[in-house]
Amino acid sequence: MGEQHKVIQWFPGHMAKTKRKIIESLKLVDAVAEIRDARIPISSENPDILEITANKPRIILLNKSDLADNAITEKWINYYAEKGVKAIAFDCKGKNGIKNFNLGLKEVLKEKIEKNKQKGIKKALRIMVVGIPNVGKSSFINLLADKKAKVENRPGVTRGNQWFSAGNDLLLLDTPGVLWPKFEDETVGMHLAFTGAVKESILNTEEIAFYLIKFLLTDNTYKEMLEKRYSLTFNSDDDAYDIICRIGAKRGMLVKGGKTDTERTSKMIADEFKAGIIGKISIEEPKV
Ligand SMILES: Nc1nc2c(ncn2[C@@H]2O[C@H](COP(=O)(O)OP(=O)(O)OP(=O)(O)O)[C@@H](O)[C@H]2O)c(=O)[nH]1
Ligand SMILES: [Mg+2]
Repeated sequence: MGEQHKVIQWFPGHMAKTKRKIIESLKLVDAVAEIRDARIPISSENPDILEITANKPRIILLNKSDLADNAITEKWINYYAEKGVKAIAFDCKGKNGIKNFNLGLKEVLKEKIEKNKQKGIKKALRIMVVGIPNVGKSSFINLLADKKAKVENRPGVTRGNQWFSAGNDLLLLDTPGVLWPKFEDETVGMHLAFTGAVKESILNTEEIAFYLIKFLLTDNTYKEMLEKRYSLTFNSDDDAYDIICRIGAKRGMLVKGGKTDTERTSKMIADEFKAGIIGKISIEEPKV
């Protein structure tokens, strides 16, 4: 992906403010629930968040696991476990994750819970929910909370910190997404675009679809998913742009003169990937 050497910068002013607010609120919470996208656990980890929340007990939720390759999500959980980090698979569409989350939280807050018990303190545990934009922080809160947070499929929906109670035992703090200030590594930027963590207007849609297809061709199973979705056959060394043209032609997405409307086709491919329509696909795997 190193053809162009641009450093992608997208650090809107409100993100600096968000960071400050997170730091201010940290003293109020017992633990941090960090939401990541199960398809891209590396690129959806914000080193800034990690640094400012480093002293708090932490549980990582690999969210949107319904869109990821289950076997790879499992690998990630083991990878983190080996590092002594508690991570669980989660998805806000099913309800199965909640039990795991509660168990995981008890594990990371064992000392605190013990202490409270000894002192006879019956206080709700306070959890700050953090993560990059659009990973499902508010959706996660909505699964547990008594009142609902605003959720939309675009980055930047939550604007300020807001508390939500979840029964008597839990208080959850919703926070706006914080993105890395810049990416030296273009791959990170591209992976964030594949999954919808960055606004589409920031990157060129055709470029996103091009690299997405290039990635899918590197794995035979993913290549087959692409073939099945668009009823075409591809070779792993086919040109990705060519594939976009063929998919568009197949779907009748044409412009005057009979050429493929590559812009529209690219958007369709990117949208279908994001929605999991092409298949359960993980973009990042742990390096062992
Ligand atoms: N398939 C799937 N979609 C999810 C899941 N969790 C959240 N979403 C969708 O992802 C989109 C973003 O969800 P939000 O909860 O608004 O994300 P957020 O992290 O609060 O986003 P910001 O407030 O913009 O930072 C919405 O369209 C959700 O429906 C999940 O586990 N699986
Ligand atoms: Mg939100």
